[in-house]
Amino acid sequence: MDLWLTETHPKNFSIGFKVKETLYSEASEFQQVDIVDTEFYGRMLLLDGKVMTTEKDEFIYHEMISHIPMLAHPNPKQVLVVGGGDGGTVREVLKHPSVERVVLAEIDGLVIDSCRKYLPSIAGQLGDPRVDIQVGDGAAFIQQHTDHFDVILIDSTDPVGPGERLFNTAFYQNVYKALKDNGVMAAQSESPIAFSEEVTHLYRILSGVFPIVSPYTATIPTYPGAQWLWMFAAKTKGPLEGINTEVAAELEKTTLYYNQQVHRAVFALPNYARKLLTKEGVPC
Ligand code: AG3
Repeated sequence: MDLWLTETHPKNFSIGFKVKETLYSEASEFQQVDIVDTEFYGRMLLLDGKVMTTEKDEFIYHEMISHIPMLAHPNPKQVLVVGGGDGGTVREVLKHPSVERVVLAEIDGLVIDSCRKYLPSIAGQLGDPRVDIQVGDGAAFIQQHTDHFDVILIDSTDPVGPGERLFNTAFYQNVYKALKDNGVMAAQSESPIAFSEEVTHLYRILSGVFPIVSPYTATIPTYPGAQWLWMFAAKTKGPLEGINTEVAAELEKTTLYYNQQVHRAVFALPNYARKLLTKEGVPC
């Protein structure tokens, strides 16, 4: 019997995967957590039926959300990842030699535990001594910190369910406050084609808080819309000013997506995406 898993999108389309086996399926206090083995993309994590990460293409998302902002900071030591319970972002952050401590503020302990068990290639570095796992509300955690972090990465779900609290002005004002003066941040920012309103909304929020906001793009085959965005934001310096080229050159020997040419290219946005970032925010 052929078993197919489909992620349905509110705009009436879906993405499908042929399933080999369901490995884990539990409802947590916050959401439905599933880990499924699929024919083409390998094992994948789903939260409330939405694809969060797959073994085959996770490198794209995790390298983009981490290396672009991390390399824009001259010496990132204290890093905070909000969400990201699968551990993929933490794994990439730890590749930067200056890092002393990475806090993972994930609301759902079940996500962390299930990924450690069933997605070791993604979650495998969560036991590193530099990692400090804080299970709880990332928004509340950030509020308790001032002038503390060099880099903050928002590795959230879509702006529904537990992820919703990470898409508002008060949250980003607290992110600003929690960053040091030369601090930088990046947030996963949805798809300009499938989540156009959300992109415009988040860009407006960030632009109201940070003097520098630069969206960048890559393609994620397993997410709705495929073309994806992240937003880099900083207090003092643009994302391409003073890239740490020594660390970048070392990193790109082993990364699967990141290299220094890609780094310069990802800030070039297609016109339909640029239009979402104007005052009117026109979707195509
Ligand atoms: N964060 C989820 C991105 C949103 C995907 N949306 C969707 N499938 N509807 C990814 C977490 C990876 N660490």
